[in-house]
Amino acid sequence: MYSDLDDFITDLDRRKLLVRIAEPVSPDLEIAAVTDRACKSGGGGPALLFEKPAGFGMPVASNVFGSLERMCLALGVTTLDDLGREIEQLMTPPMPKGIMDALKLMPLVNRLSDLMPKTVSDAPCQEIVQRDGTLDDLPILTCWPQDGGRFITLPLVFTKDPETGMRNIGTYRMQVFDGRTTGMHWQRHKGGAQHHRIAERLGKRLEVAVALSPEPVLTYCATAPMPEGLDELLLGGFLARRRIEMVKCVTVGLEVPASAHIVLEGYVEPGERRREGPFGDHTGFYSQPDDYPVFHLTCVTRRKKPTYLTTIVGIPPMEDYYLGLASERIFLPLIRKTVPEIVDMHFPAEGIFHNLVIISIDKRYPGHARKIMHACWGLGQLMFSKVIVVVDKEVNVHDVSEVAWIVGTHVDPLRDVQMTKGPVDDLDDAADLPAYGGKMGIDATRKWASEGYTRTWPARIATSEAAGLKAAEIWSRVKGR
Ligand SMILES: Cc1cc2nc3c(=O)[nH]c(=O)nc-3n(C[C@H](O)[C@H](O)[C@H](O)COP(=O)(O)O)c2cc1C
Ligand SMILES: [Mn+2]
Repeated sequence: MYSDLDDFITDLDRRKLLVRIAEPVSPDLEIAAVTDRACKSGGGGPALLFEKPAGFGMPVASNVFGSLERMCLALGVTTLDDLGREIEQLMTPPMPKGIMDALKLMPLVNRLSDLMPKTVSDAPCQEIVQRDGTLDDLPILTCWPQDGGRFITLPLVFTKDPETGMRNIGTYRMQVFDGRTTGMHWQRHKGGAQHHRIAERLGKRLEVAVALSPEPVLTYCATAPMPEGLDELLLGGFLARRRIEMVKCVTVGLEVPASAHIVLEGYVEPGERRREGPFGDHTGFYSQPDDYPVFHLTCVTRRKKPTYLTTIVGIPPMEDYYLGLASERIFLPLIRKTVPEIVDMHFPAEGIFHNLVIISIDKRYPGHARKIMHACWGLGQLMFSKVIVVVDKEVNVHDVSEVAWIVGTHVDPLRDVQMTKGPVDDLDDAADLPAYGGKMGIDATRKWASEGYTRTWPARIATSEAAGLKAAEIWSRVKGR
């Protein structure tokens, strides 16, 4: 497992999964444009290291998680499904039948007991401490022409619940207003916003620490839809297979990952808001300007030779698709603990996570598909799901073309569509009101007599086993010629 970003970049380089760009490229639109080209070059494209961002001495890395292979490397697995299976096992350990069986469980138990982060006193992220530090020293990008300014796009935002002290980490973009202040774009449904809500109720300043370019596992963890109140660092420890090393901040009462390259310490005042945006977002459109809390910088700490890690969001597919894919695989076994009838689930890149969710189920009773829709609308960030398509378990949810075929053939729109209303993603611009709008569930399962379907459901076409074997044999010969 990579101990820090440098380690990851070196390994990607060795595996020829990274392209170094030695000529000067401007952080103003150009780095984003090159990254966009890379993301659209098939399979996610290579990771990029801009060695000389024009006007800055600090290299910029982008798209480092932007392929299935690099996402797996970052999480230390061969396939994301391996990870899913591991978590499944963890959630359902076999009942030991004797002492030998119990011993076999020990590695699992060890892995769980070692999750807690640990505090260190000497950290690379504090090699240099700049109490008068400024954001102007960092190669923060302007991504798209109509953006309201420069945005930090891949920050790990650390806060603590002012009442309970529980930690949260989330990736929330930060628009640079000037060298010492930024916007803090935590949306109302997110962990950071909840801590801020409590701080405002108490009339207190909320301390915030922002880690940039940390060890790769943590960049993923900050984007993961962890249930509220569960520390993202536990997931980090599990994925890293070791305890995450944290260090106390210099000017605020928070800890940050020792491995980070750059840390921004500061606070958000109660009641303060400032216009943020527009921003070319992962919807593929510019999100509208809106009022958000303001982050005030109190101190910059950093390594002597930092790299600025960033990501570009825009018209899909982009790097965030692969971060989301990791969550899809990691959280499926956890979701199945509550909704075990779910067989598989997929968020196609075009659906930007919440716009289109495809779920296959082991259908057991009438109305089952609708139960699944409602469960999702009530479950964590799945509440944002705008269109949920439910199919029977033999349909491959990862094959969007198969799903489209099944929806077309299995659905009677008057009968099978479930409309409802509820909270929607802050980035949904189709809804009449911000964060509140419509949702649609499509029941594309085979309908049963007990659901009122009394005709005969047609059988899916497939040849006989014998003819199939013969065909395979003939085809392999024909193809071999
Ligand atoms: C590149 C990227 C940028 C993101 N930007 C934001 C953002 O600006 N605001 C936000 O609320 N969520 C943003 N997210 C999504 C959150 O990181 C995600 O919902 C996460 O689970 C939130 O964690 P939390 O539940 O601890 O708040 C972004 C995700 C990615 C991958
Ligand atoms: Mn959280």
